[in-house]
Amino acid sequence: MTIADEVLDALSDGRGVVALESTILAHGLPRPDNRRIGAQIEDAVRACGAVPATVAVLDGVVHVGLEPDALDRLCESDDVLKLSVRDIGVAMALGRTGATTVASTAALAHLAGIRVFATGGLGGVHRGAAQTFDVSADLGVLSRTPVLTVCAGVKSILDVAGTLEYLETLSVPVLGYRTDAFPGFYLTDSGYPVPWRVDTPQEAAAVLLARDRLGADSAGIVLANPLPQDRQVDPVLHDQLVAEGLQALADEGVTGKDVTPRLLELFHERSGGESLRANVELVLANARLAGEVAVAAADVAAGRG
Ligand code: PSU
Ligand code: MN
Repeated sequence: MTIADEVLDALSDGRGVVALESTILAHGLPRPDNRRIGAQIEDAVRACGAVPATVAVLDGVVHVGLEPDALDRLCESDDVLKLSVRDIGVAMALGRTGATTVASTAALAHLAGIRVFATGGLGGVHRGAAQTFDVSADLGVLSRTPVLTVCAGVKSILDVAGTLEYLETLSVPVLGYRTDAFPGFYLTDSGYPVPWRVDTPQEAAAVLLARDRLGADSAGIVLANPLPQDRQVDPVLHDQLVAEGLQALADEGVTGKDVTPRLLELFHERSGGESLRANVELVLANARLAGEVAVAAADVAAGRG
């Protein structure tokens, strides 16, 4: 594993570090906007005084913290794989290049000693999972990886209630940030409540540190950060996009790891830019909040808080 010098320095000085996934860049956002957004996400973390560590596998080597030319490559080339946890060892052995999902980013961030992670939306239980068994590996990894993940909930293409039940089964705590409602990614409120609410980065950091004291094998934490009501996608447009998207997937016979990227692509094509606008805003807001939580946790750990 190659950890960028800047990330190593921050970790050894006890400063805040935020891991960032690369699947959202390579497979979740359209080109060429993805490259600019990737830089904005890193800048949002830096603006809080934390150091960003975008994770990817380049020619078989795990990288935690990417140089600009590595980000260029992930955002521009066609041969970037989508790597979940089970794929990392294979990509390493075969010298392949790929972007990491929430699951693999969280796992690698933990190995590197990073405790806070920002993403857009978590993978979850897909609709019809009782037949297809399609449950994202993100959930299982969070249940055994002590990293706090800031996200805007899960997309409504998923079974939101099923995902929340599964997180409960896996003993992953879910915290709403300044909300009692689990966010619905493009929507402020998914219609389901969150079990816990925190109102400051310091409270979220305190949960992380309390969890640490329980032992290293405890689960991760989900910090769910909603878009403000006036920035969400119009719910009528949203419901129409979900219905159309699910139908298109069925018509095209898309399954497995291609489901999420294809749906995001359909949304971006059919929403006249609205889904992309909301996606970018929520990712940047999550990066900022993760930066604030990472700094707050580092301050408490170093006796500065
Ligand atoms: N949600 C998004 N954009 C994304 C993803 C999720 O809004 O790009 C990506 C994340 O990397 C997540 C992955 O970990 O999709 C989940 O894929 P799957 O459902 O195949 O596990
Ligand atoms: Mn899946």
